[in-house]
Amino acid sequence: MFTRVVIFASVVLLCSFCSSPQSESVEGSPDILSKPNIVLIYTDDVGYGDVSSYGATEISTPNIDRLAEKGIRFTNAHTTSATCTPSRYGLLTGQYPWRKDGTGIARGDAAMIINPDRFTLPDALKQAGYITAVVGKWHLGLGPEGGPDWNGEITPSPLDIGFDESFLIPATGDRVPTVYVANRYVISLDPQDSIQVSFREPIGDEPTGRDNPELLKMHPSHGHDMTIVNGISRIGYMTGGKAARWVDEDMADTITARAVDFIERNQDQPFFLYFSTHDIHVPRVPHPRFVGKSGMGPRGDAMLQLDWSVGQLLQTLDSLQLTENTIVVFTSDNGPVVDDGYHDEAVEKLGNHQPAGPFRGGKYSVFEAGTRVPLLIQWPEKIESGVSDALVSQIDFLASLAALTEQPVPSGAATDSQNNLSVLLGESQEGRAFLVEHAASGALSLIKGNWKYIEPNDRSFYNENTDIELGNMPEPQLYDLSADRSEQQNVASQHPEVLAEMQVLLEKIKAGEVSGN
Ligand code: NG6
Ligand code: CA
Repeated sequence: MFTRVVIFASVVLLCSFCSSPQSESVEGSPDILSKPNIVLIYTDDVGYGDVSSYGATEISTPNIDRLAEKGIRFTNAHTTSATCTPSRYGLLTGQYPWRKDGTGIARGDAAMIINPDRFTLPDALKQAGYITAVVGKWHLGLGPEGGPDWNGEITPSPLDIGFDESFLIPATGDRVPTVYVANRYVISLDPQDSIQVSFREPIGDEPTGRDNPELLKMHPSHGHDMTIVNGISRIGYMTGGKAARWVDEDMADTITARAVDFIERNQDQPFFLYFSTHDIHVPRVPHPRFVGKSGMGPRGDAMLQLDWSVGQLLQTLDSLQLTENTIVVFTSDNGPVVDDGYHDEAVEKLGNHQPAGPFRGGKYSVFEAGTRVPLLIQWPEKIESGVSDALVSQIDFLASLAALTEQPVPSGAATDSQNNLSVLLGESQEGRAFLVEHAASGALSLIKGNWKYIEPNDRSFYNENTDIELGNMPEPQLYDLSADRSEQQNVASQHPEVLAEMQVLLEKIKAGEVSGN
């Protein structure tokens, strides 16, 4: 047993750690050895219909499906938001992202969005004695106001919000800088070749997709026409850091190897791994061994690569005999998109595949496909396999995992997060009474029972670049998801009393008068 003082920016919190696996259990808390490891696989832009255990017939994801066979397959699970940054903010803080300014899709040089004095999911688990790591896509900003110093120490970083280790794609695969950050530094950086990044005007003299399309191996369909790295033009301008630049084809191998290494190094103590894949976000540039294997072009091939990554993690747990007492969660940050800015044959080769399954819309959308995602939870020691139709949200992971590990959530923290552990473990089918969904337009919707209410707003209904129905409408929308899960019939005028009730409830949640529960 030891005590360590953790300094979070201006606030000093005294946390008592009982983290050594050899330590005695403290009175009233379970022995640390009985605490399950937690591997949270957070995928990017994987839709409800992209996984074969969720009904995909044109693609096979056998490793992901193993989780469905052994664990619980949730059919009514949600991210908070229909894009990445806000979903991740909600996941890690237990606070709805729309309550905080600056949680929209983050630029590649955005400052750290989660304030280090905010209580987070990794804080809870670290406090419980877990060793914690994030490996993969971050997209929650890094560094102080004004953005990070890519050539020096990067602070604040995930290490300041509860992670012991990090290995990051700082933003997205399609945004500069195209380098990895390990803990507080860009890796493999030649100090003679410093990195500069700009999202406003061109910087340096490197070719761009706009001016030098002849240099591209993958062409943009919309946006993505700035600095070319590895034959792919990105969002944003970058110069320098040549030796540090990633090779997209190797990205899944690189981050999977880091994740496996973390598990191996920490096999003797409880660990929390937040494995945040780049797959299947754009640019979809899988390793050559997956190219052509799905018959669906790079989007399908990236899905096979993702399935391989999941398989590597599961195999590592098996070989270390950790599977029984490890919770593995598989889910996605938002719904699917086919053309997200590159001509990568995703549209042409989609065939009969339905990335959104039976739901309407997609990534960015206020319709169900925006936030209804696959969620699989496996814990062989405790969980019986099955299917759960309970209404669940990733916003509840914080309070639920804090409860599992018997950690108090400080008052005022994670106010939207509800302890739904019994539902997530399949012991109860009584999910959330209601939850709020958040679209890229900022529009909110509310699900309560079978009803879904979408706030009126004047943003576009349809986006032609992505070919996605965003679902924004100037009039209120009300759907009965039990009869009409693909949101075809707006029944607002037939059920004015339900509509009014939903509107009042959403306003109360927004005002914080009713907790997110
Ligand atoms: C959009 C990008 C899209 C993707 C998205 C973020 C354009 C035209 N589109 O602005 O390609 O990067 O941001 O995706 O630039 S997310 O999954 O990280 O939220
Ligand atoms: Ca995403």
